Amino acid sequence: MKKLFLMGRSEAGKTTLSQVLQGEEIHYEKTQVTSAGEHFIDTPGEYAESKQFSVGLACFSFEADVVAIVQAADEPYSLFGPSLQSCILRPLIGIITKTDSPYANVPMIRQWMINAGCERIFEVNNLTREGASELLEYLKEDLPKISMEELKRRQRLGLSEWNR
Ligand SMILES: Nc1nc2c(ncn2[C@@H]2O[C@H](COP(=O)(O)OP(=O)(O)O)[C@@H](O)[C@H]2O)c(=O)[nH]1
Ligand SMILES: [Mg+2]
Repeated sequence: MKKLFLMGRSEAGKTTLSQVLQGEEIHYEKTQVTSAGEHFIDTPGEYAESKQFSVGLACFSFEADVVAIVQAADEPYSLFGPSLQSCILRPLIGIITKTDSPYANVPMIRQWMINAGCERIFEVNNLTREGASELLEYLKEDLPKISMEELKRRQRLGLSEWNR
């Protein structure tokens, strides 16, 4: 199973999503520090919201197999700029939460995620758990293992390590 790194603003639904993906009951818990479990790394929203703390995101992302931007469907602006993927050495995916919000604008969030370079985008309603199974299906597959020689060959060609 791929280890998932969750980053996004406070209240985006990261902690609830990690509870949903682990089959737990949903309970509110303020994320005070980065919490690294076996399959998930949950981060405080403040890390994504501040230039100083965002360094913490960069450090912890190296512990994961895949990095996810988590954005609620009703967020008014994006914290993540275009081409974000180019400075992350992991596959980047987007997860849109709160698709049930009356203010949801899923196409706009999708466009931000495409601009950031997300290779996959998932939509999840944490309250009904709708969409969680597609994400779990994606996470179930391990990333392909490659040799050091293959890694160097890909780096010379400017290819990513994980794409076949
Ligand atoms: N309506 C709705 N509320 C959600 C959803 N996901 C999370 N929430 C609520 O949003 C609030 C913040 O969620 P939380 O997971 O703590 O956000 P975090 O700061 O990103 O970890 C909580 O009150 C959750 O119950 C969702 O998909 N739909
Ligand atoms: Mg949290």
